[in-house]
Amino acid sequence: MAIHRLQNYIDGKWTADGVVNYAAVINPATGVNIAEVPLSPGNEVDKAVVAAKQAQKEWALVPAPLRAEMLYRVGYLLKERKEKIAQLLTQENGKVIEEARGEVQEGIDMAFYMAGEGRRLFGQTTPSELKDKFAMSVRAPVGVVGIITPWNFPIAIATWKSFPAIVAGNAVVWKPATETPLMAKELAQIFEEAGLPKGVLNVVFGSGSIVGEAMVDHPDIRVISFTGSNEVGRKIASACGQNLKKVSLEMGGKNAVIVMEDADIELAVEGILWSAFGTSGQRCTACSRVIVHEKVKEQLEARLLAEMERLTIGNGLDEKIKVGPIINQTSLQKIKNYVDIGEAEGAKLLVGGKILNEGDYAKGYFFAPTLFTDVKANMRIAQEEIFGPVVSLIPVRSFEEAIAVNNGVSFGLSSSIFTRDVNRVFTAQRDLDTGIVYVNAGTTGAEIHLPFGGTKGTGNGHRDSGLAALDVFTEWKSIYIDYSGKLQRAQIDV
Ligand code: UN1
Repeated sequence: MAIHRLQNYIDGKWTADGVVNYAAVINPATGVNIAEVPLSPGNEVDKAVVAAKQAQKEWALVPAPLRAEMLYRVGYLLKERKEKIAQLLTQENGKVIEEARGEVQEGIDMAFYMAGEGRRLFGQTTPSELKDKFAMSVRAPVGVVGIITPWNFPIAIATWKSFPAIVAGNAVVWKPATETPLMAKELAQIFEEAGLPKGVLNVVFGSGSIVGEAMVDHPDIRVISFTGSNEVGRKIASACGQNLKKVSLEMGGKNAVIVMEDADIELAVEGILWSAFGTSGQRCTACSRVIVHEKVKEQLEARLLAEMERLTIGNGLDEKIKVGPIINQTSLQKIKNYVDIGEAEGAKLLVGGKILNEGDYAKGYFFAPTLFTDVKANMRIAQEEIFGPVVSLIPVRSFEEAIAVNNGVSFGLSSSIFTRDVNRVFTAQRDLDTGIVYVNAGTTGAEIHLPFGGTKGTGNGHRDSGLAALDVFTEWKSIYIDYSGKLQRAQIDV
């Protein structure tokens, strides 16, 4: 069977122009090559920007409620195709089908939420200090925006970025991750069917070092919104700094669940399992540290071990499977290296710690859910993002120490605390230095109508999702209308 070759989507046309090289798209559960993705040269970005620039002028003139109507249609199409898209998502990304459905649902939610904003897009009126003068500020589109999205949430994160950008009147040039191009194809097709004018959304497949860099350096792309690794994010930030380009970065976490001595232990175990091993730990929000009060440490360890043994690992298309594969060989090896580092640092490996390569596992990239205990807060496995199913249990003696350990990492995306003490609940929500805090729930499961992002090394102060997303994709414009009939000088004629 011929392998399906994907094409770029530029100015409303699917095109292979200019593309010489392709990369294989591999189903990480089976090792089967399911498609080929273009590795475009940088000048395809230029073509996309020319189309986007032209289209944006017209698109910005369409009243926002009508732009939103198109987005409602996108939402309904996503809803109609939810199952088909989820099946494809599991095949290219590996996440289990239940989670794939959940991810498509995030996109549907985002469509309806942002479409609603098309009838708001509130500005502000503000009294002028002068008589007979009207002052207001409105959100104006920025122009052409560049979005760079990762493989771990290939459809949800694309919707978090493209929907607010488009409803606000921008045009988009999008570089999806090369591991997960099928989601980009599905979404672009849906936009097309929903009636988005040509050129408003353009997809250029390719590598970060060529397509990504061309976007970051392009003078007509005014905003870059990126989700991905810390290393790449920092490079983008410095290039954007040089080019005085607005940039929004979301670069992961080292998220912890705190379990206090008064916690509902069974609930905490469920929360940890879901957040640590869902998506095989390949979420920015994944729980990779458990900070546990020493009084309940043994109890928690025993319960976690018992439940981890019951986790089914395999091809996520099978509804019974709870933990799917790792995205590729490089990630698999990186996770294994961290396990070796943990052991060398003196952490105690309780279970897992190995690549699974027997029988059917050998065809894909599988890693056994892993639990370390007696981990010290400053060990590398407790400080660095592993992006895999590896959890470090760190014992502490008090609530204050738990908060300090949670905050003692360079990331600040998500955190969670299990406790029944109401005073600790309120103190924790204030003192946990992360952009997202959960009480009596794991570290994952953010909802799209709240801001998503974090403090410190997680980002640069911007947020995806929620109303905050509009701040990334709009400029505030302040407008003064003088109806006094004379020249009034602010600060002087008052
Ligand atoms: C990510 O891993 O980058 O909160 C996104 C969650 C999901 C999104 C994760 N709603 O875990």
